[in-house]
Amino acid sequence: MDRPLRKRARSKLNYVVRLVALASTLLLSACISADAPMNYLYPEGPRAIQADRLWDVTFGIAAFVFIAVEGGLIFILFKYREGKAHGSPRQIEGHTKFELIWTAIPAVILTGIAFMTVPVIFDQAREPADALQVEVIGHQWWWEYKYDNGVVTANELHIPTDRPVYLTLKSVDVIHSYWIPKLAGKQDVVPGRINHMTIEATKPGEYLGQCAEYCGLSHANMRAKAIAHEPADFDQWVADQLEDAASDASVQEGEDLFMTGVFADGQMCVACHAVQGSDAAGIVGPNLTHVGSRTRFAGSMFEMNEENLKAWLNDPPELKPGSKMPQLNLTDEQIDDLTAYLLSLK
Ligand code: HEC
Ligand SMILES: [Cu+2]
Repeated sequence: MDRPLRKRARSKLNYVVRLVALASTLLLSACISADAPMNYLYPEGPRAIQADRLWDVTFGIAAFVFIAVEGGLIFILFKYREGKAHGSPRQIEGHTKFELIWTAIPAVILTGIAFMTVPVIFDQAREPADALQVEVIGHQWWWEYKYDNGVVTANELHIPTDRPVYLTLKSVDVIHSYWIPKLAGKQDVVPGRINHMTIEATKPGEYLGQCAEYCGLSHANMRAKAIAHEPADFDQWVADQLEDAASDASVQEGEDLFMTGVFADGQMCVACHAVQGSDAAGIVGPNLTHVGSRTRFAGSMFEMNEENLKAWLNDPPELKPGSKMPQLNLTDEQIDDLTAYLLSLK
């Protein structure tokens, strides 16, 4: 290579190195931030912490192996590169001692990792004795929750702190995956199959999650939120949820529309939605008995407020691509009345 050519090659290499450095800084900074709400590297529930400990050790070993192997490779590439005086190195194919060494070392490492990992897998798969039981049902594209105490809700999983919550996972349509990164690992939710997982939080607060198995058009909008309460607050939440829907005379128009209104293509709200304490018993969409008490709606995609609800009722598939709630050609007045009724369902 003559000089200018080599110079050009070097500046090209420089450019690539800088580009990779910049890209990884941008990419990795998102992962490292401790207050990113779905950062599983900063777990907050005992099960997520247990898994994270395993990950720390495995990652440490993997990083060591990576550096040793790649370092050796790069060292040998440079030492024996063409053009130096020493010719071909000695050929050692079939060297029994080396073969034994590089078979034994990985075997020992993997056995060690297996000894640490397998008991944790069994431990996490076991149903804890005093667990709260919740059925989690995946729908395109929202989560439904049915508690053993009778509560049925959607989008937000309320749990007590310091008590394991044993989830029974089912799907009504395609494969989803339930994942609240700070509380536990992920578990597939498969139609025709029943899977389980346990989650647990020690601190009250909100823990965000996301469907983690591509499930169609609005997969990215199939979010989840777990809300952990002190046990007494949780009991209060359960008691409130078990109450029938309470609406007052000021939202009567909305209630009538909801219960008896027939909209585009003969569609009725009650064909798809249930409201406990009324005749509405649809099961296609989220149970709306206490919809006004939720912080978000439509797979936790939107904040629960008047403006967003109105926009939703106006055209669900416009707001959430593919939404199984159809556009119902509601008038502005109907939307206002329905929104007032829905928000009253605390
Ligand atoms: C054909 C079935 C169907 C009909 C009819 C229907 N919905 Fe829905 N609705 C759904 C589905 C499915 C969802 C969940 C959409 C999602 O999150 O992707 C939903 C979501 C909602 C939500 C958000 C609830 C939450 O917690 O996420 C509200 C509020 C709602 N519908 C109100 C209504 C009202 C009011 C009517 C009547 C004017 C109505 N729906 C008619 C199927 C229906
Ligand atoms: Cu999904």
